[in-house]
Amino acid sequence: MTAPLDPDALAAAFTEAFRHAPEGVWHAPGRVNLIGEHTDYNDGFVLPFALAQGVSVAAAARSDGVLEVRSRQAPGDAVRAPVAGGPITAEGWPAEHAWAAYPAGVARVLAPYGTGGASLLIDSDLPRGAGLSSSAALECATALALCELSGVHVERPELARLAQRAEHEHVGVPCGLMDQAASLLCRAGSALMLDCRSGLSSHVPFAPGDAGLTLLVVDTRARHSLTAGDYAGRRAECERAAAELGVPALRDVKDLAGALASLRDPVLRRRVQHVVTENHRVEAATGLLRAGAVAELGAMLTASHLSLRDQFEISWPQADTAVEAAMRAGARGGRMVGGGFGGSAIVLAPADRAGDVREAIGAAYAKRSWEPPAFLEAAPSDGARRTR
Ligand code: GAF
Repeated sequence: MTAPLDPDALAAAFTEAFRHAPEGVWHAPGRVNLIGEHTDYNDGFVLPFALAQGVSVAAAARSDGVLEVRSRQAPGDAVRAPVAGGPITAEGWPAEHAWAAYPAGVARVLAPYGTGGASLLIDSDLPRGAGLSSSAALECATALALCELSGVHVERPELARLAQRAEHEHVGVPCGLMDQAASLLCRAGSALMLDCRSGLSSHVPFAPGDAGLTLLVVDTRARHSLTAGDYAGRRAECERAAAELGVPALRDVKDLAGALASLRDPVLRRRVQHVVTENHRVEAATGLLRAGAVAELGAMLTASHLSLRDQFEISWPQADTAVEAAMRAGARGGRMVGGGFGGSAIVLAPADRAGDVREAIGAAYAKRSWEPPAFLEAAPSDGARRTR
């Protein structure tokens, strides 16, 4: 069987679907966030790395100002949308075309920069709703393809902001910058320390294998959707807390005890507690990685998980169970990743305990009659690029 994202196979499928060859194939990865959850839209810090898995787009320019998208994961009719136009969210797209709002939104945001219409065939080996950022991968692969087809050059940090804007304006999700930045800026063997206020980033070496460790991604099988409302709700609470505290964003809270004492709403106190401490954990984790103390990262991961569970209140039973079972089986640490309410968890374990950890998580799931989890050994990989 051909690998799902073999660029030659995707180009051949494009030729069959559109009756002419594509001009190229572009790939953008999904991401795992090592640490720094729900800090990005609070102007804080994040530390993601890119996965080997992602979204590929075979593409050719069109002269009629239309974006025509087909997906190997959504066989059926092509979705067509003019690249010029207002917010897609206001256009009453049929629900079965929801996935196509991501590439169409990117085309609309980039059109003023000089990109035009295109035919796209999309393929993905990222599970959707698994919290591994398949949406941003789709946006970023599309953005690179459209820019290159039209000879438009946008620096990658700016392109990440534009892809984020497409998601805000055309999909209706008020996401932060992390996922798009990770997909476009990450490098193999490193995590990306990103300051989401300045947009400045640096590559921090992260090679768990060299330290005798495995970073396991656990697809908990509980699905999530950022459009479901809870994500936007958490963001709104953080903004309300910042306004009550009189700071531009929660990143600016320097005196946590003072801030907690001045907030009357216990829910806002919990949200602030998470965001402020999570920013410190990102900085500490970055320091540990730079010092080569990879195993020590485990305690940070678990502290992050407990904060997301108890203060930010976005973890879910399968993630809690996976982390607890992994720790009992000898993992160094673990936590839920992504927006929350479903998706994936990560576990950092000594390589020689990884089998025990998988077994322990599987057994804990079986005891509760949950659909078995899926595992992926994550290798920090390169960001978006042309593959053909
Ligand atoms: C989702 C969002 F898209 C990100 O911007 C980020 O807020 C994350 O949830 C939580 O850290 O992936």
